[in-house]
Amino acid sequence: MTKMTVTKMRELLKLYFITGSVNCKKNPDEVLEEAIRGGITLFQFREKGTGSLTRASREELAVKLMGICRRHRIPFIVNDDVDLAIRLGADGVHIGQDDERASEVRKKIGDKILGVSAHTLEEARLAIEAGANYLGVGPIFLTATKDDAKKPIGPGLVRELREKGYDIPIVGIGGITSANAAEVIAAGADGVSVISAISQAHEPALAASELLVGVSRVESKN
Ligand code: TZP
Ligand code: MG
Repeated sequence: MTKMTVTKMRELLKLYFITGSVNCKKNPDEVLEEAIRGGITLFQFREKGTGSLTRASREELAVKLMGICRRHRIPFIVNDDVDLAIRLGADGVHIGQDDERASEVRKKIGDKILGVSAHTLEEARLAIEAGANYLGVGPIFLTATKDDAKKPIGPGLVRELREKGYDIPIVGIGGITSANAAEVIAAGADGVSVISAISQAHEPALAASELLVGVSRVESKN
């Protein structure tokens, strides 16, 4: 993948769908197809938590979902597993604060997209310094999806980063729905990332399109 521009990154973050098999009510490939039909702009493979697939079956699912993304020209990001991302030729990697250091990951993945989760201003600053293409800021609201999620921080950190002049692409995460997405954008985020709002929906395509309405309700401050 050629080096990601800031403008393109902002566009891709508009509606960022994250999922793994344990998050879905039906087959993850069906959910992803429907989510794409509903207008998602970026996808992250996050096979994590109790009952998640391991080894060959995990990699098989990753290959399948990446194939779907490729067919629809949706960039495919891998959560945590840098080696898997490199092996598959994924478009990028997303890491948290407990994963490999962002600067090390940047060295390994070259120009691939690097996303880093940030919960504080200092974490955000360090991620930018290490060469992140975007920040995942959160959890913004209460989430039932991540067992070890930190305390919700609300949209305040996104706002603070913008007020302090940080113009890195930002996506909000955690407890985001079509009802509160606009609040996250109004604070200065370029987009929202969701798991359950799409993966648990009876109609993932409809859920995605409703989220897009929420996101588009507010003109971003960027
Ligand atoms: N990181 C912070 S909150 C979260 C992750 C992966 C879970 C988001 O899931 P949901 O269902 O959109 O609240
Ligand atoms: Mg992680």
